[in-house]
Amino acid sequence: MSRRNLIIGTAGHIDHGKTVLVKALTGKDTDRLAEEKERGISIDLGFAPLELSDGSVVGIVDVPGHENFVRNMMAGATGVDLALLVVAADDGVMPQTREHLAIMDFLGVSKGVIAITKADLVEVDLIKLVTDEVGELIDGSPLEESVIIPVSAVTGLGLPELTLELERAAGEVRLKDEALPARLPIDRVFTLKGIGTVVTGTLWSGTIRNGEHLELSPEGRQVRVRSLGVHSTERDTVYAGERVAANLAGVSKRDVNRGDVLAAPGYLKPTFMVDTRLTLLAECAKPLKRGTRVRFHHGTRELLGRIYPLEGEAVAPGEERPCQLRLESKAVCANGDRFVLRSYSPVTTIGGGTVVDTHPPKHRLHAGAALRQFGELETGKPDDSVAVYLSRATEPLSGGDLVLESGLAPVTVEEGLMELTRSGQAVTLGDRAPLLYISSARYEEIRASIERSLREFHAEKPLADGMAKETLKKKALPSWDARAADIFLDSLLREGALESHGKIISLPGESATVTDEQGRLIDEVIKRIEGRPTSPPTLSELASEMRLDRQMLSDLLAIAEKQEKAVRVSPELYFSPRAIEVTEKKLRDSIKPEGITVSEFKTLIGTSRKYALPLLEYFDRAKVTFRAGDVRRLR
Ligand SMILES: Nc1nc2c(ncn2[C@@H]2O[C@H](COP(=O)(O)OP(=O)(O)OP(=O)(O)O)[C@@H](O)[C@H]2O)c(=O)[nH]1
Ligand SMILES: [Mg+2]
Repeated sequence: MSRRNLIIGTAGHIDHGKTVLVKALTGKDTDRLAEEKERGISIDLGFAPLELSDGSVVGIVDVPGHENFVRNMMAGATGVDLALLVVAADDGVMPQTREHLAIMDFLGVSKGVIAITKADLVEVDLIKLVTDEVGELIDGSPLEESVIIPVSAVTGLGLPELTLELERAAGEVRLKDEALPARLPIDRVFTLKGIGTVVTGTLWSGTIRNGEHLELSPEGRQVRVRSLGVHSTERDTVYAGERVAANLAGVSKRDVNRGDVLAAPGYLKPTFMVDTRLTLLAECAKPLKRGTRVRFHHGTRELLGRIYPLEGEAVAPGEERPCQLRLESKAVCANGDRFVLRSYSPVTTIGGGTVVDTHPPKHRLHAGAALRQFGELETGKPDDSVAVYLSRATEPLSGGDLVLESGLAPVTVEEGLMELTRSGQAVTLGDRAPLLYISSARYEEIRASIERSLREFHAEKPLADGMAKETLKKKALPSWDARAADIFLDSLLREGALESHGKIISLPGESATVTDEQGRLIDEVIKRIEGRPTSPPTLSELASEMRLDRQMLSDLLAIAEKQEKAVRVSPELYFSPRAIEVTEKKLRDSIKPEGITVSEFKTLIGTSRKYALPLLEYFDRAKVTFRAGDVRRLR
């Protein structure tokens, strides 16, 4: 059987018969709180399963109509696919009829069915009048095409037609995406005796399997799903569009609140700022000025924040503008999410819109670049969007990093990266997962800066072969992730832009060059060293004998060592390779199983302690000998 998992949400003014209608359709009374019973109104969200004629079960979310509980209403409306707008025949269109309709519109609910309730209470003429009034109300709204059906929960009038129409409309709803990573904005938290913490919500995307580990955001805590249910039935797997109850291991009720989000790890990075396309309701009393404090309703959460238009000082009523929202706590947003905006005080719905950028930089007034990037993100083309995040990155990013940074779907990021690398706008780095990506412009920029660093280095130290890789990384790629830096340098090496000799990196052809004069000096030094094979002159002695600068001498000996004309035994002492060879042979031939002391070794090769000790330490390092207490033994 094909599943059509979707959520129907009620909407409408207080007392217009939403809860009674849901009970007439499903048999379930969704007003469960004592206070709801006492006051005869809904306060919080109610949930009931509705079985369709094909056997599939959809979830109904019943919302309160009271103006004080619009906040709760939004937490329910946020996952709704199909609106069931209720207008009482004896009352007509009222303030929360309008407000709920606007909220559904901002939340992107584009399908609905409208019930004129309490039809048993009025004459047919009045039903006609209210139907016209509703027709006018929805004119030009996304629910414009909705069918309007008079019903009575008392007489049962219109209920079969309403059920049929809900079924038909349900068939037209664009279903939530099961292929995306899981995301469940939590709308209820409670503890069950002997079971533990249970959270409920509409699964916005993906699937969740029993036993799976998920992330509780924005806090970032890891939790394990211990059991799952949909409408009181236990399940191994739950799917996008279902009403889910999940028993979580590793959290107490205190640690979870309505508004938190349960999501696949590595999917959504909480954010303090979002760039949005915001529409201010035409009915708004005054323009929304830059810096105004507002209530940002997103998912099942309400956050406080301030609004900053990307251009201009204010958004006028009825206007649609790119705006940055700077929040006082973290939101858990994906690209394209809908939201509702309410004024701080008095609390009324003033607007809403779409999240275009989940992690924008803080924009200054009249930021041309910000508007350009906003435009790129709004084209909806994967490569345009991914290019924006790559252009902002200071170092190469993986696909996973880009998903977190952009709030885009993993497939979208993948598609964007493919297109950008194909067209040469991005460079792929590495040959093992995770591959890294960098914009071509940034790649060239960094290559140029590395080349500049090396050119300066070679000019300063013509006798050196190049820069130690670690030094180059610190200088040219400061604060980079170590792996990213290695992979980046590897890429330049492979390209031939750089050369490496062990851990030394140079520009191609720029390794140390030895002039004739330097060659002559090296020969002279070697002659002096060879002249006293087992007690060669130290660096300081050579410097004064030859009247050479110590640093220069040290550079010359480093070259000699590379040319295998000298062996470095200590920073002060170089021996000829021949002397080392002879000494090693003598040592191997005469060492006893119980080892050799420094003084025995000194006598053996006929030198002083000044040379004997560094030589033995050299043999230790060369893994010829090892030290055991006072003696050396052969390895
Ligand atoms: N005669 C008649 N009364 C109805 C009908 N539907 C609802 N009512 C009455 O209207 C009142 C309000 O109904 P509810 O279903 O609680 O209204 P609601 O829209 O859920 O109200 P809130 O959740 O508080 O916004 C109750 O007293 C119901 O008995 C109907 O079809 N006919
Ligand atoms: Mg109710």
